[in-house]
Amino acid sequence: MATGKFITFEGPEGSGKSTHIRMLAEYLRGRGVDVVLTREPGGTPTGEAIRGILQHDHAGEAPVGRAEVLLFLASRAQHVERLIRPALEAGRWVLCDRFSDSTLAYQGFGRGFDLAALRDADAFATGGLAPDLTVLLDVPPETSRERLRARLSQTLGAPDRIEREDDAFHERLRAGFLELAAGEPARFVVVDTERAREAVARDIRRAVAKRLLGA
Ligand code: Z5A
Repeated sequence: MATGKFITFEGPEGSGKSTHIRMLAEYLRGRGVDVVLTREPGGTPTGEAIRGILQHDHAGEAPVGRAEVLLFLASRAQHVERLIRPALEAGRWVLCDRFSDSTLAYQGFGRGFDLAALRDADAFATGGLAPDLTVLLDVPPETSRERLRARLSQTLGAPDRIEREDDAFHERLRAGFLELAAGEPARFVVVDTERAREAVARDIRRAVAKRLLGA
């Protein structure tokens, strides 16, 4: 049986990953593709529990940097084995909000952990599974901040630990994502998101159609 396709969405906070995953899923379903939407950290009950640990301090104690890396990878290992591989083997397409590139961008370029060590640890967590296509939604930190501020004012929410990082962290993060994309042009498509949602969605549909649907 044909295996499904694995598409990941990456980018800074507020770049529109959730929005565009939903829009792409609708397009693919319209073409008869069986689609699964999922996210990291999370995607399984264990992964969602880890997400809770990662997002907030517990009794005033945040996970230290190395613990943070291992928690993201623990969520990923569970996710790959319990949800992503079985879905792909059943011929379904998996659209995932963040995956390995987020670890390299946030914990590597952002927090300064060694990229080669992170790649090795990530390969252990994924068992070598890599996306067929990664959509990098590029957004400057100022725009990302504005979108998050607007969302928080609507939801009365509070920024999480990573959202509270300083401007230099967010600049390194964006540059890191772009460097990862430049290193693997066959896997990545980079989309400028400082445009109307529909223009962004059209570029994503075109890339998917050309690279994965042979259209
Ligand atoms: N993390 C990590 O450090 N290491 C790892 O290995 C992994 C993750 C896997 C997960 O956060 C956090 O974990 C994340 C990285 C870290 N850090 N933080 N903070 P999350 O899953 O809670 O959130 P997120 O991934 O950062 O996504 P988000 O904030 O929910 O944003 P988004 O999904 O990219 O965007 P959105 O919700 O679709 O859009 C944001 C707003 O902008 C919304 O109001 C939209 O209507 C609006 N929007 C979207 N597109 C447009 C355009 N084109 N124009 C105008 N407005 C727009």
